[in-house]
Amino acid sequence: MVQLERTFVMIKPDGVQRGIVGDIVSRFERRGLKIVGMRMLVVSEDLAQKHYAEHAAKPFFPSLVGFIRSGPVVAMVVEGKDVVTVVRSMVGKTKPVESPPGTIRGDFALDTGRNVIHASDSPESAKREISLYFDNTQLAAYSRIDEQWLYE
Ligand code: IDP
Ligand code: MG
Repeated sequence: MVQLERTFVMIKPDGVQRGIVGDIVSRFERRGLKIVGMRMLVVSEDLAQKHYAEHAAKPFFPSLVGFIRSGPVVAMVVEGKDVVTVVRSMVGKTKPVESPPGTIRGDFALDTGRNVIHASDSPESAKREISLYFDNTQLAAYSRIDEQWLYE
């Protein structure tokens, strides 16, 4: 039986304002990945600081926290085989300029501070970030009808 993993993905305020939520979500759906949680919210100061705690000492931290709170975001939990690695490769590099066409940042972004999307960088980060944004009652465990055609 295939082992499914979960990751945390967030479309940042620039992605929402630019009206590309549907384009981004549809890339995950077409890849065969399963959306098991999704909500729109405006991130609080406390949540933003917790989310980006690993960057607290960096010079761009205040602007990062300010930006992530500057409008609504769409938070998601996405499930699939090796999903952390698969989603990071779909997202591209932190700097859009280094992200090849075909990746989300390579297709939709130009500036590092406006790079449209967040995705967990490891299964451990995924677990931590999912629990920051969702409780278990907000996540749906289900099978997609095409799973037998996606996994051997
Ligand atoms: P990631 O989003 O690709 O995982 P991280 O290094 O975890 O990249 O940084 C988190 C976010 O902080 C980035 O997505 C980007 O928005 C922002 N960021 C990272 N480095 C810089 C920088 O040098 N200047 C401005 N913003 C940055
Ligand atoms: Mg990161």
